[in-house]
Amino acid sequence: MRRRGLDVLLVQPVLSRNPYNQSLQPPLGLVYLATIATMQGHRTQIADFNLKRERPENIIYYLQEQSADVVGVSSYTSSWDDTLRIARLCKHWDSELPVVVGGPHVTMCSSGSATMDERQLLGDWREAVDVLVCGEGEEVFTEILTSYATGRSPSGIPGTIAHTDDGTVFGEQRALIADLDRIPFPDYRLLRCSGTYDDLIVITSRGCPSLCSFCASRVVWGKQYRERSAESVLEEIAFHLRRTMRGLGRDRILFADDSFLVNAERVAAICRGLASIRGGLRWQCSTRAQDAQDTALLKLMKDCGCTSVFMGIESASGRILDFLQKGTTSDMIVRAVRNIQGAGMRVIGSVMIGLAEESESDVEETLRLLGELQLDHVSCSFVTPLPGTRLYRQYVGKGGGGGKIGNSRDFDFSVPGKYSSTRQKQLHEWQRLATSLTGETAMNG
Ligand code: B12
Ligand code: SF4
Repeated sequence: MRRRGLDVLLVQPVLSRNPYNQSLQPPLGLVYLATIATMQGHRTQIADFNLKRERPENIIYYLQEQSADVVGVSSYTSSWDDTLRIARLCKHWDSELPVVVGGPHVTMCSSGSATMDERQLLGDWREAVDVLVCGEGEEVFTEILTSYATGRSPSGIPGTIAHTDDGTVFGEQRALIADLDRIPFPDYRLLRCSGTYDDLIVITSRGCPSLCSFCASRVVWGKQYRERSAESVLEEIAFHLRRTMRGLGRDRILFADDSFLVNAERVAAICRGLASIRGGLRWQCSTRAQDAQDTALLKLMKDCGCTSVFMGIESASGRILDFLQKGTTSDMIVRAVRNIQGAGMRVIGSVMIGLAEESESDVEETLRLLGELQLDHVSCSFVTPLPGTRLYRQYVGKGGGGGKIGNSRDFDFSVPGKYSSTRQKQLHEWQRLATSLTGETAMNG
C-alpha cells in the first residue's frame, strides 16, 4: 500500500484559566508524539495554546497557516470543554479532517475500568472526534498515522475507540509499553518557542506505587509502576544538552515523575551521572514522604544540583490521611521535610482541603503542621474528585465537591466544591492562611 508523509497538527488546549496557575510547562506528551511522527516521515507542528492563553477559536489560524491531514488534541479534565470545542472547530473547518483526541481525561473516562457515569463525562465527542486514544500514545498514534497515510481506517486499533459511519468501534485494551527505554527521546526542537517555558521537563518513570484515592496516576499510567534505566535518563539529558538546553542558555530540569525517589539505587545512579556533567545542572523533582527518609541519598541529590523537592503532604490529620489512603503519617511527613531541608534543599509542599469528611479541627491540625514545617512554598488546593479515581466514586451523587462535569474548569483544583457560600468563604480563608505559612527563603529557582 502507498504511504505518504502527513501534515500533523498537535494541539494542547489551555490547561487552566485560573490566574493563580501561572506555571508554564512544555506539553511533553505531545513532544513525544511529534518526535515519533517525525521519525515516521510525517511533518508535525505543535500548537500550545498555553503560551498565549489562546481561545479555542484560534485553532482556525493554525489551520489556515499550515494545511493539516490529521489533528491530534490533548485533554486534561480541566480543559475538556476546550478540547471538544477545538475538535468541533476542526470539523467545521473541514468535515473530512481526521481528529484524534488523547490525554489524561480521555484515558480516565474510557479505560476498561471506567463506569458508565465516567464514560458519559466525555460528552458528545462523536460529533467532532474520529478516534479517542486511551492511555499512553506513542505506539497507538504511530499506528493511527500509518492507517491514515495508507488510506485505511484506524478503527479497531488496540487502545482506541473510533467513531465511524457504522457506529462506535472499540479496539482491544492495549498492553502498557513494557520497556520505556525503547521510546525515542522527546525532541524539544519540534516545539516552537521552546525557550519560553519555565522548565525543561524529563520524565523517567510512569505511574506510582502508592494508592492515594484522589490521584489520577494509576488510571493514567496503569497499575504497574514502570521506570527507565539510569543510563537511558542520562543519555536523554545529554541529548537535550547537545540539542536544546545550552543553545537556550538553560541549566535547569524538572523531573515530572509522579514519585522520583521510589528506587533509591536508580536515583543514586542518575545523581552520579549528573555530577559528571561539565558546568553542572540544577534540577527539581517530586517525592512521596515514604521515600525521603534516606539522608545519604538526599545529600547526594543536593550535591549534584537538586535545588528543590515537591511533596504532596495533603493533610496533617491521621484520620484524613487514612481516608485518602495516603500511606503516610504526620510524623513521617515531618521527618521527610526535615531530611530534605537538612540536606540543603527547598521543600515545596501541597495540601488539600475541602473534603466533606474533614472537620475544622482537621484543618487546624494541617495549618499547625505547616506553621511548624516552614516550607519554602505551600500550594493549597481544594479537593477535586477526578473521574476514574476512587474518591470520585465515593463522591458521585453526594454533592460534596464531586458530581458531573458542568464546566470542566471546575476541575482545575481552584473550586472549593458544591458547598454553601459560608463554607466556601471559610475554605478560601483557610487556603489564604495555608499558603502564607512559609519560611523566609526566596523562591528563585
Ligand atoms: C507537568 C504536569 C503539569 C504541568 C503542565 C504539563 C503540560 N504542559 O502538559 C502543570 C504544572 C501546569 C500541571 C497542572 C495541573 N495538573 Co498536571 N501534571 C503534570 C505531570 C506531573 C506530568 C505531565 C507529563 O508531562 N507527563 C508525561 C507525558 C508523556 O504524558 P502525557 O502528557 O499524559 O501524554 C501521554 C498520554 O496522555 C497520551 N496523550 C496525551 N495527549 C495526547 C494527544 C493525542 C492526540 C494522543 C493520541 C495521545 C495523547 O500520550 C502521551 C505519551 O504517552 C502529570 C503526572 C504525570 N506523571 O503524567 C500531572 C497530571 C497530568 N496533572 C493533573 C492535574 C489534575 C493537574 C491540575 C488540574 C491540578 C494540579 N493540582 O496538578 C493542574 C491543571 C492545569 C493548571 N495549570 O492548573 C493530573 C491529570 C488528571 C486529569 N484527569 O486531568 C495528572 C495526571 C496528575 C495526577 N496524578 O493526578 N500539570
Ligand atoms: S504518592 Fe502522589 S503520585 Fe503517588 S498515588 Fe499518591 S498522590 Fe499520586
